[in-house]
Amino acid sequence: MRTPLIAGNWKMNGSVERIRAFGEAFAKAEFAAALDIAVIPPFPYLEAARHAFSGTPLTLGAQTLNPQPAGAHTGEVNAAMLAEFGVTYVLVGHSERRQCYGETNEDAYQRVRAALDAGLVPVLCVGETLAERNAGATRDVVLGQVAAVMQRLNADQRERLVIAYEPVWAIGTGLTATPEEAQATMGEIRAYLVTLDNALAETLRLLYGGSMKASNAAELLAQPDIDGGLVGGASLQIDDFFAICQSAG
Ligand code: G2H
Repeated sequence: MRTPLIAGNWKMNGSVERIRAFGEAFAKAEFAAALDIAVIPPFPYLEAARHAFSGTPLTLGAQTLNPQPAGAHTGEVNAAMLAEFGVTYVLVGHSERRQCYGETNEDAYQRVRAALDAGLVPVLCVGETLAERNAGATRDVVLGQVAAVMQRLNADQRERLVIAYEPVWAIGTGLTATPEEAQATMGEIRAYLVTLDNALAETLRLLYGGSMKASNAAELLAQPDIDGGLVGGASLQIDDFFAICQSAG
């Protein structure tokens, strides 16, 4: 059985006050079943979050990393720094990074390697644009993004990944893939993993992302190949995020 993971990607939102409020709200949280929860705030809030989330079920994630070990990279943060701040998960290849900052599949691979080498869990984000979906290219695009990283990892490295399927047309738009649409593509990802290794396909967690909210989380999470959610907008409100976590746990 795969333990569900609900990860809240705050993007460029949040405050120290919101971090504290989440820590207090989740301090006594109990869920019916095993559940992993991560909050992924902007870098400056990691230290406050580490303290505020201590003793709660909340773990920490980061939104990106620079794959270089150190040096003259003004404005960048490396994997070792994230590990030092108690980060467990790090997003790699989010569509906003691919679209706004030109990150490629090669960049995603380099970031995944750096994250793994530092003991972090990379959450590799993949997904097709609306034009790609309309052109019937969803499977090729998504499996291409997955394979570009997975093919270059060894068995030990592969099993430490999480993959998030986020159809780009559903991100922050209020449009959600139907549970059937999400399952169709995520089933293709699972089938690709089977071609690499049966045990890997059984254990690797696949998250759905793209306008997941309290009202649609349960039916998405009920799909056989959806093992959790990467939640953006709805992860900023305690009640909404808590309700999504309850849907998973
Ligand atoms: C997709 C998601 C979180 P939202 O980017 O990564 O955001 O839930 O706002 O669509």
